[in-house]
Amino acid sequence: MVKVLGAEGLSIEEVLQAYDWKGQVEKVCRYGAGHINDTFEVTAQNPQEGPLDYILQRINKSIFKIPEQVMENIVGVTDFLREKIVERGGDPERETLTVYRTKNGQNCYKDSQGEYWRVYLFIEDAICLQSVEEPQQFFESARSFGNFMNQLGEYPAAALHETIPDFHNTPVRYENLMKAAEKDVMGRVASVEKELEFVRQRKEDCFYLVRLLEQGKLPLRVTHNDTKLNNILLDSKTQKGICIIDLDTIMPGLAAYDFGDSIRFGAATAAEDEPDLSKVHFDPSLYQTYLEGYLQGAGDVLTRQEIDSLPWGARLMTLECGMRFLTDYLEGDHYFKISRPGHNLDRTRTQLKLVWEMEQYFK
Ligand code: ADP
Ligand code: GN1
Ligand code: MG
Repeated sequence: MVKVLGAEGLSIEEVLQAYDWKGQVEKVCRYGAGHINDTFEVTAQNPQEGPLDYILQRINKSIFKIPEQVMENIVGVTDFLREKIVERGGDPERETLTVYRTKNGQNCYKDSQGEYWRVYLFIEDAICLQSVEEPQQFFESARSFGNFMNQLGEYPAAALHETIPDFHNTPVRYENLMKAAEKDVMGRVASVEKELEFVRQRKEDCFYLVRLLEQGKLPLRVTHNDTKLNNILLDSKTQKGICIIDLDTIMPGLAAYDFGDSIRFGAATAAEDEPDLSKVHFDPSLYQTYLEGYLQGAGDVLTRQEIDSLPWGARLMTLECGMRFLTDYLEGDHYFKISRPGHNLDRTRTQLKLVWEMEQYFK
């Protein structure tokens, strides 16, 4: 009998049948702190090798409308990285995600309810941080994210599908928020007037990076686009970055997006959803630590203008994320997973406070 935790209403049994787990599956347990997909750890017992772990994920198809395209991107990028890892004598099963195939050789499984599932090898002896414990960890994550972009410099960007259109188009995010406020389907606008006004005052800022891109002053690169600290695994012994995960949003983008999103989440003194705002501050010292690591990891590919755009990346990714949380709050919390009423509003407020502090710092 398989022990299944946190998978009510999902076709776990059917999905388990679709894969060869190389042993008897004993446990399927909800896992991790992602806001988007449903993630489970699957443990199978192999008579010779002992327990084997896998990551099983149900892809959120209301967000990723064409899951097959998400998988094509991931397989393409991880195959590309795997070759590089092998060339330099690394361990490809640890240093990039390995998509585990179904019994039919597919890179994901579509169940009878139309839900899409995928399996990755579980990367063992690694830690996934929800906040920076030691500055060195942030430095290492920065080096890895910088290096990730550097390595993907040779990846054929035109081969990538745009898995979420306008993902980091900040002016579009602004417009979406204003539309949500106008519709006010949940009747929540009155309680967020202050937050909306804060955003309205920054309408012009939203255009800063997209304009530089339009003017050809910043190059498009292959970027990860969701570079928060819990989307990288660090080696539990050495604390070095080993594997960048959550590759659903790999798309052409700006270096400032990747840099900025890491700062938004990691260079803060409190969690993204901390309800007590007095605990939430932007930490300039962690910012500098990350900057140093990122520049080191990216090597010499970044142009002067790109380097100059990085502080704007931090401000705008934080503002954009605040706008996205607020939009979701106004629309009834259908995008980001929540675990309490007002969760997205708490998240909004931390982001806006960080924006304000960043503005003072980058003046
Ligand atoms: P989401 O898109 O919902 O954020 P992620 O792909 O980031 O989903 O996965 C959620 C969490 O699962 C990660 O933060 C990490 O803790 C864990 N995780 C994901 N893939 C692996 C893996 N291959 N090995 C070990 N842990 C993983
Ligand atoms: C989501 O999937 P996850 O939890 O790593 C979101 C990011 C946000 C982040 C905020 C596909 O990231 O864009 O910045 O939450 N991912 C998607 O924590 O929307
Ligand atoms: Mg994630």
